[in-house]
Amino acid sequence: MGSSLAKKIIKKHLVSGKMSPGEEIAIKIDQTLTQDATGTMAYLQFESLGIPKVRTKVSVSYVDHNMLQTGFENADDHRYLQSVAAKYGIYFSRPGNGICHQVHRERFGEPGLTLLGSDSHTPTNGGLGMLAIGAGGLDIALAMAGEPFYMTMPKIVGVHLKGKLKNWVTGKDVILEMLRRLTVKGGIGKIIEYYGEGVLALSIHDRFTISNMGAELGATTSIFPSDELTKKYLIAQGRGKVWKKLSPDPKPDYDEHIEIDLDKLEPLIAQPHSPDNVVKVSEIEGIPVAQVCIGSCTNSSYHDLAIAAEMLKGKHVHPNVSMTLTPGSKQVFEMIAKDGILETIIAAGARVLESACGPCIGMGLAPASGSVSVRSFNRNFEGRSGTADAKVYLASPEVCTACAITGVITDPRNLNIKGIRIKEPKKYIINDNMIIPPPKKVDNITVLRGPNIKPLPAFEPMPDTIQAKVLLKVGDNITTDHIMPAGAKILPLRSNIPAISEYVFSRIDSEFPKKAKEAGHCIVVGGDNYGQGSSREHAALAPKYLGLQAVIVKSFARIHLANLINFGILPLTFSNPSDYDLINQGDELEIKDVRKIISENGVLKARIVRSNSYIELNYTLTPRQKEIVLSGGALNYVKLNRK
Ligand code: MIC
Ligand code: SF4
Repeated sequence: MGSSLAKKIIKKHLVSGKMSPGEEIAIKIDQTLTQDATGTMAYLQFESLGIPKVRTKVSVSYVDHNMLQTGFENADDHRYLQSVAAKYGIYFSRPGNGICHQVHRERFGEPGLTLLGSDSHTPTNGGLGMLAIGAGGLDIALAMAGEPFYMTMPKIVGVHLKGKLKNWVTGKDVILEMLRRLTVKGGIGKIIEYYGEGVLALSIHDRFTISNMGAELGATTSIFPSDELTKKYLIAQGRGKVWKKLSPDPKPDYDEHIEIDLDKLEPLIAQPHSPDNVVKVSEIEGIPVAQVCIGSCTNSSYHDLAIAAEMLKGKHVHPNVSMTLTPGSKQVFEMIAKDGILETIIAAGARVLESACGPCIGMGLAPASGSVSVRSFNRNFEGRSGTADAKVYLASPEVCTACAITGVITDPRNLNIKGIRIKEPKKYIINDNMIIPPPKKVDNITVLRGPNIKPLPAFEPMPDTIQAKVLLKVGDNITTDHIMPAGAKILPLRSNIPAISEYVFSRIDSEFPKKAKEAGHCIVVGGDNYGQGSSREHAALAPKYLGLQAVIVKSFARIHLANLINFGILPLTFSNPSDYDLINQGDELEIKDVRKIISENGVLKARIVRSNSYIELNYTLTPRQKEIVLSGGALNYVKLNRK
């Protein structure tokens, strides 16, 4: 049997471990990316490691999330990031240059390399045949310091794409179909590898959209072969030299198989409040729409905006709809300005936003109360848009534009517009004047810190006994947006842990921070897929700061689990999932001899003080992870082991 493409790349980068699913492996990281909302913390952590220069081939610091400068905080962060980048040998992509994943694929991504990014949508570059993985900021800091990246060897799922997409059906519908079939936890512990004749029929942008939104499946990453289409794209980006052909061997040894017949797909849409709540657009046509947003790292390419413009030609946005369009990068912006697309969009009455995450992360454009917003984005978790009772739907730019024209949810096939084909530009405008390369001489560079940039809190090692209250008990699929919300008010506090910790779990229980501080220590109990969504390590770091010692759940999402370990919070699962029902919110739990039992691989038991009964708990920690948790987090561990 031949090898999958993912395994070939892993093999080339393998530092330690065996490539069988479930084993811990370590891989060498060639490139890193950070964005500002996770980047400030990642660089504070990197600085604390005391290394003079990054040890990767390429590291890039993007500014794209915290762009609403409603106070000094965001601008201070930008200045800090720029000065840190210059000092440590990192490329700096200035605010306005675009969304990290869009710019990275345009200017830096390379087939066959590894990329680790402090953002869950880093897998976007899997569309180029990269092994691109999202992780917490601390893992990026360690990768920049030359440490390998540790992960559990995933299963490789081969997705055979057959046939060809019909008019008005896009890459977005392929990934929505995957979400419909597998759900938001279907990709956990898996790499999704697309192959087959259908891959050739997709545009490069479809591939990026699909690998981007593989994050919503909970997958470690998604990957496409690097073929003639990839080559064309890289040549159009003036980077033909980095292209190489990459494909799986014939008859690859996939652990699981999926088949999608592209001919059979129809326009799909994810309903509130989860990306896997997918139905055919035709099933819900007619629901009134108040807002339409095209943008985000999933669908803001030149191709996406060109489609919207073609559909809007000679028409206007419905009077009840507010429509926004975001070019994903400055390159896209310059392209649409040059060839008239921008003019069409403006003439049709759409609102054009700067190249950034914007409404996707609740940085402005919150929808009206209780209203429907249809977006080309990747997440529609409750409240993420900034309006608690808004109903956010996710669909392709084609469906979004159809809704903007009619004012109701609309299948674009019913619009009486002929199928539109956008020709891929032979050459993109290449103007890297918003990317600052690291200078040769760094002696006189001072790192600039504003008053909102607070030092990293220090943490104690794990105690012998955990005795604490269950301050919160939650259900399944809790997102990191629930644990540590973002949005215009909270996001600017990402460099200030004491301040941001005041918002931990605020969407579920606004008293949580107060209660946690009063209690000193606490435990949280949850259901399946706890911590899905964003890679933000603040969802571990800020609760840790408030005294969270252990999280007991039915199962974890990958990145959040790694972040809990990185910050010395004990991640536990019920040996018997029905024990979840035995614990009440407010119960006091006692877990004795934690250090000894974990070191000796023994069985951990929690005593529920109220009923004086015991439940058994699992921890699947590798020897290295055990040491990290027991030493109070990865920074403590790395520092101890460096001496
Ligand atoms: C998101 O889409 O939720 C974010 C904001 O890009 C996050 C990162 C963050 O919280 O800073 C992500 O996806 O990792
Ligand atoms: Fe930005 Fe949204 Fe993409 Fe996250 S998902 S990186 S907030 S555009």
